[in-house]
Amino acid sequence: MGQMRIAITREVSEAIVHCQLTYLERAPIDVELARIQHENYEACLVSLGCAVQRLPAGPDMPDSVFVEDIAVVLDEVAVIARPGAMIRRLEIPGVAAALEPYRRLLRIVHPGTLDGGDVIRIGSQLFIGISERTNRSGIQQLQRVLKPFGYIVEGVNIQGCLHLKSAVTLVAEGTLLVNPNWVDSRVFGEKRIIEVHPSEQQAANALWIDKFVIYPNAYPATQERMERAGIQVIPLDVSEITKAEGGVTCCSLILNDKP
Ligand code: CIR
Repeated sequence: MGQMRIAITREVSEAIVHCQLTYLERAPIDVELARIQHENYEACLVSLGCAVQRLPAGPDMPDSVFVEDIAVVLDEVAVIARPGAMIRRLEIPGVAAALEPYRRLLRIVHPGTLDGGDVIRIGSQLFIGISERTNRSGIQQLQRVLKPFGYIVEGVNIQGCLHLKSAVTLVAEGTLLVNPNWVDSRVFGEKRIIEVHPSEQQAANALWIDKFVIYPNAYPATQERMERAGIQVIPLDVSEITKAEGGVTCCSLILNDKP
């Protein structure tokens, strides 16, 4: 059998209305609509060749849908994170069990905290947002456990947003979608930069898979900038997920079953 691409996702908890919020005001979330939008997101992953593995969630996990924060999955190994928001640590066992068949697991431990949403890999470089959720010890631990695999781990300052991936994501080989108010993209070296449209501050979180970018339909001006740069965007309505301060990268962990 050939290689298969797995997307681990997790059910929208009925408790999502009580999700963690840091920079956003609470707005009413329609749970049914959130679930429909999440199913559409999963269908989109399937259309791009992923086998979706959806984990169940309980009422004790308001932020369950944001699986990305719970692990950093690399070809060689998966590092189980230790979310900065204590309530989110309840999400760890389910995600770790789902990853176990595919990767050797390493872990971030006390006093380190790390959210997967703060981690961007560019080749063998890992950039980690120094954020509300990720501390120096978390970054140092990641550095230490990944050194044997040849990864270079570097902290990046961010301001005004929850995670590094709220401020910047990769949208094509060597191309970054950036909100310049939240991160200084020079730290990533020589890259092609697409800036979010100034009227769309939340617009830097995009999910790049092969030749496509899954992207919220709420940011048409930034979408146009990407399209002008030759990027094929698949717009999705993720309004309810956005109210929970999550983006499109947050809702999946994507990995090859046989790296
Ligand atoms: C939280 O505050 O933890 C969730 N409400 C949102 C997490 C979004 N995750 C991400 O950007 N990777």
